[in-house]
Amino acid sequence: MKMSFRWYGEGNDTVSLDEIRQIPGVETIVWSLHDKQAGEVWGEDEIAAAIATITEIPAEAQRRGVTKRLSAEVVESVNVHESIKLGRTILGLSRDQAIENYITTVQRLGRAGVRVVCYNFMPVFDWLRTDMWHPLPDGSTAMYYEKSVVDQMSPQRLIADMQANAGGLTLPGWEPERLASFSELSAAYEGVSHQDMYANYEYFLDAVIPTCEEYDVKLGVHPDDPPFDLFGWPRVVSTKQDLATVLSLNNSTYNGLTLCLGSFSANPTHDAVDAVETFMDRIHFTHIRNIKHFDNGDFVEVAHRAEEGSVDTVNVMRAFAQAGYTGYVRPDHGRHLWDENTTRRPRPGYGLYDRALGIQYLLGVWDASVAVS
Ligand code: DNO
Repeated sequence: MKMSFRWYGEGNDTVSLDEIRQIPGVETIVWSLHDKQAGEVWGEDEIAAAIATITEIPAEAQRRGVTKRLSAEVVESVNVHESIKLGRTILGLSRDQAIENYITTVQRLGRAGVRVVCYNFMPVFDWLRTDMWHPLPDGSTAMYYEKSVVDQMSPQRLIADMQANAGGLTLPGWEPERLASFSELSAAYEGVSHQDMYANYEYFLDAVIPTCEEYDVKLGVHPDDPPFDLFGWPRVVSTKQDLATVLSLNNSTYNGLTLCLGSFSANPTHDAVDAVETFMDRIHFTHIRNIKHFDNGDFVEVAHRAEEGSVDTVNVMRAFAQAGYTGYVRPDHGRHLWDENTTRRPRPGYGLYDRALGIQYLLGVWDASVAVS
């Protein structure tokens, strides 16, 4: 297992590489070119510059005796253009052109040493919460999903609220350019079935996977968050059966999962440990997050420790350890602690402290499991 940490890039993150380097066990930075729109080709120079920033140790740090290097082997995400999901031209780009651009980006990332690319296949928008800074009983805050709010609110209103609560930072998956086309996209998904989405998904995988094999870049799809249809749009990566279907669309191991356990477990009937055990060989990247369910369908993100919430993080790590898992893992969506909401103002879910604490817990379970097996 290779422990990793998501970082938004120079000038775009309130956590520094220096701080991440000091978290025991972290080997890899999970990065992206966050100013790229879905469908755009990533430039070779831009990729090289981003990787150099991560992997090289600045002269100032070298003078302090810093030698620990971080790798840049995981990208989250190269976003999939809506034309690919819809199987037709939209927002001025044809599906085949968007796929060609994706292939070029994968080739360039592979040549530059990237081994895993995360993406999602959600229509219109990415993850959704109703409160970014929900107070918890211990005085920290975390993201919250209030079912009745989503049930009653229009997507436009939710989008406006998400943006207003982001503290001025662009949320991943909520780029303003994407949201500007909301009405057009929303209309385009009318009448599109889950079957249509799977057909378009298969077309995409069949086109891209040969390049992934050639350049040794594994694709990992992130489950829908939350894992059910929203606003009538077809989500096709929600349930265990959906994950199995996606993997069967193309049998190459390069067609794999970014198993986000918090997203998957947001449906209380889902069993995270079972999913890990079932899909082990095709899980190239894992996001470990704990959430707590309430009877009314709400859920809140909590600390990584198993007993804090509904995700059995102990047996997840034990299953990985027993299988000798060699994929990448990162802690996901921590709480916001120790005044960091006022002192650092992190992106919701991406503060420093709870992710660092979470890593130590996850590695503790891993080490103990390895020691007794
Ligand atoms: C949010 C993230 C998602 C994730 C994408 C992957 O914090 O979990 O935005 O990165 O769905 O493509």
